[in-house]
Amino acid sequence: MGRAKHRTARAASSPPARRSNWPAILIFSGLGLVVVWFALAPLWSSDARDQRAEAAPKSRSRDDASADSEDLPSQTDPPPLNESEPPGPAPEGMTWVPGGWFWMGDEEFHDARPLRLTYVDGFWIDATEVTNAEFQKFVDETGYVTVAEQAPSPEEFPGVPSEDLVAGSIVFTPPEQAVSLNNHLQWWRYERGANWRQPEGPGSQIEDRLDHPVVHVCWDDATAYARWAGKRLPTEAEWEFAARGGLDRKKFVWGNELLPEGKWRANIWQGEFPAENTREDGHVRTAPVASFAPNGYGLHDMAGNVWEWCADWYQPDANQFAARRNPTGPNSSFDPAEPGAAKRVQRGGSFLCSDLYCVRYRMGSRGKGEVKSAASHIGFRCARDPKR
Ligand SMILES: [Ca+2]
Ligand SMILES: [Ca+2]
Repeated sequence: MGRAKHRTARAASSPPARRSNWPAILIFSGLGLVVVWFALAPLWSSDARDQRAEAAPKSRSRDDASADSEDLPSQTDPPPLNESEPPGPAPEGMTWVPGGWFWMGDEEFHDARPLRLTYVDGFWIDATEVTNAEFQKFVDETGYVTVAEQAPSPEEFPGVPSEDLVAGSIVFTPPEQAVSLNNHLQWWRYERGANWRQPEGPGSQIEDRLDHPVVHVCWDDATAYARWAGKRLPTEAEWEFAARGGLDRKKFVWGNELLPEGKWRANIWQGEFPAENTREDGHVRTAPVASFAPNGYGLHDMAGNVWEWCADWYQPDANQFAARRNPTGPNSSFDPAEPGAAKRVQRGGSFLCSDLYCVRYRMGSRGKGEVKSAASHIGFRCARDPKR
């Protein structure tokens, strides 16, 4: 499949392309402040952002939520899980998640409130994040070119000098010494030429990281891969149900204790972010997938390593208005911090999340990203419906 075809397919997609602002951003703000904002948004849990979100107008009616109130299970503490057996042999690399009722969300995060009884049907999901080797196979077979590899066209940006129409992506670059946490430009930069093949930009490569999660893939890239694989992105509810691994209302994938037996259970960040990484979990950046023990459903890295794209549009109040059964998220995107941006949900946190700075590796917390923006800490995994 040719490069031109993919360009056409993307152009036909309905959400506006936030990436279309890149050249102007790079020109007028030097380092791409707004792009970095998108890439960073999942990392932040600041009070200021919470307050903005709390103050945002509700975008949908509460009537949407009331119609299904009679459909709740009689048992809610804990709610009933399905006991369905796998509907057949597991597709390669996938694990059966039986579905059932669960309490979705986390009251400690403004956009994950309130806890909501939610039901999902059983589904298959990748046991690990999609790796560089898997993404390489997809690209080899299809000729797919990721968004980060393509320079914005002059037609999209009339008047922008051609030297500013450059392909690239957002790369985490730790400062040499401790810095204030209120200026993220100190550790993020727009790197010309950074993409999934060369995650830190020209001169870097992935040959020794083929079993690491692919990064610098935007939502459009992830969905293109999923279609090729005969899969789809998980809904946010499916993702969270899977991450919980059968545990009811626990903070972490493995339970409520951050360091059971003194051991790190996920690839996150230890030390004083962003200058010092003490590497107590063994990994400074991405880790090979499945470096840590699986959760109760046999799934690895549902906390940390890389953020994972979900199918749903992002809205901060999604949990208030979601359908009870098999919710697929709101019909459009709304982020009060960036009202014009088309954002999808990301989940699970990344190797940059710290128990001191960003705790979004907690199971019920949420992230978000503009659909054409990528970064060095964002990847994905796929789901698949059972054959019926
Ligand atoms: Ca780490
Ligand atoms: Ca992950």
